[in-house]
Amino acid sequence: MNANARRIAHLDMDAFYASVELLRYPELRGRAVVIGGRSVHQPVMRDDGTREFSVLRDYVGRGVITTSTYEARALGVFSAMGMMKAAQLAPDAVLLPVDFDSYRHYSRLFKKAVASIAPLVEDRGIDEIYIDLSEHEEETRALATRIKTAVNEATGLSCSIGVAPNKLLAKICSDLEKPDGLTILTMADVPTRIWPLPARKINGIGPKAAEKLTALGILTIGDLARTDAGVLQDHFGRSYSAWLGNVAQGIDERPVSTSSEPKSISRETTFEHDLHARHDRDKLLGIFTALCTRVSEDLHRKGYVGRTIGIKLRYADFSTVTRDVTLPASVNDPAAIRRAAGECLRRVPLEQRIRLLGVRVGALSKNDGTPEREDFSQGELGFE
Ligand code: TTP
Ligand code: MG
Ligand code: MG
Repeated sequence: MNANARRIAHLDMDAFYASVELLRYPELRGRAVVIGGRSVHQPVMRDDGTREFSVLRDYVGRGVITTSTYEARALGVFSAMGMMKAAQLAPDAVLLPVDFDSYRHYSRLFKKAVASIAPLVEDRGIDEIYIDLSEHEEETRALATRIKTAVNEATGLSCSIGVAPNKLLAKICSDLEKPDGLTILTMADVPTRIWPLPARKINGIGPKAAEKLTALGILTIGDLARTDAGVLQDHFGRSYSAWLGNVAQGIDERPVSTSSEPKSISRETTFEHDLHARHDRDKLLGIFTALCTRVSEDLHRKGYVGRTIGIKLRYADFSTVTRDVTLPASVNDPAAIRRAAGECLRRVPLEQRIRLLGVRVGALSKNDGTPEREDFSQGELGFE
């Protein structure tokens, strides 16, 4: 790695929900366990103090598995598999109900433990984060090991870490030696470690794109790297094919964006049925006002005010328009947001039916505590 190379880590907890359950039920260690049951699958305490667990063979219903222990995965049982199907593969696997409160609790604990060592953290969901280690002096393996130990001491859980020059490669790496893995990669390792992997291992190549690539005979990331740019462009359009070309070479310049500094706060909603500006006016206005209120609540909760108010509309034909307006002073109250967003709405065409509506507040700054003055009133919108 040269001196300017970034060091980005991706940390992902191992079998997260299942591992949290094992903290509570240590007698299940080493067994195939799946998470995804309902409250009827809660273990019951017997008279002798041991617990009686539900097992998959008794399961009837249409539930799917949320996650499974590595012992269950060895039997072919994975996330998103139907429970009845899983029961055929692993009839003796223990079934436990989901308990999101516990998972959120442990999520907070592990993120806090990481931040105490390396504060530049991007939150990517309940069990994973990116960490920018570039500014740390410590040697990569020692530093990553220290983070793993801190997570384990704070939670009793194990995680896997990938460290690479960017987020794309770090994310792939954290998965290579799971569970309890630590994988460190440089750009020079891309041909040997990354190219043999299936193309869908790239975060951003979804099932549809993977299927299309397969049809073109492109199975691995290496196949993708060797494919002519013109061929990709013919099948995937200009911007996605350019992105494919870059990621196949392991190139990714996205910064780690720490959650403490959001660029904007927004809310949007896709309607169950497309709505018409005139015929569904009242309904649209109600939704529009509610979105403004929710954005305002988000701003209050997170302690921000913003100067740029924007809207987004997606029409029935999937074309999208945005409009925004920048105010003389920052706001966070629903009336001011609603008024500015209403102004934006007067500037968009409203002939077509609408499938999505969004409201955004940008140009954020920390709220300095200025009290709000304006009351909220509805109904000055330019839908005609
Ligand atoms: P993952 O990190 O994808 O999976 P995992 O932590 O269970 O296992 P691994 O060791 O491979 O990382 O997801 C984190 C949690 O998110 C997982 O414990 C349960 C939940 N989840 C779902 O609810 N549905 C899903 O389809 C997946 C994949 C995960
Ligand atoms: Mg995980
Ligand atoms: Mg994960």
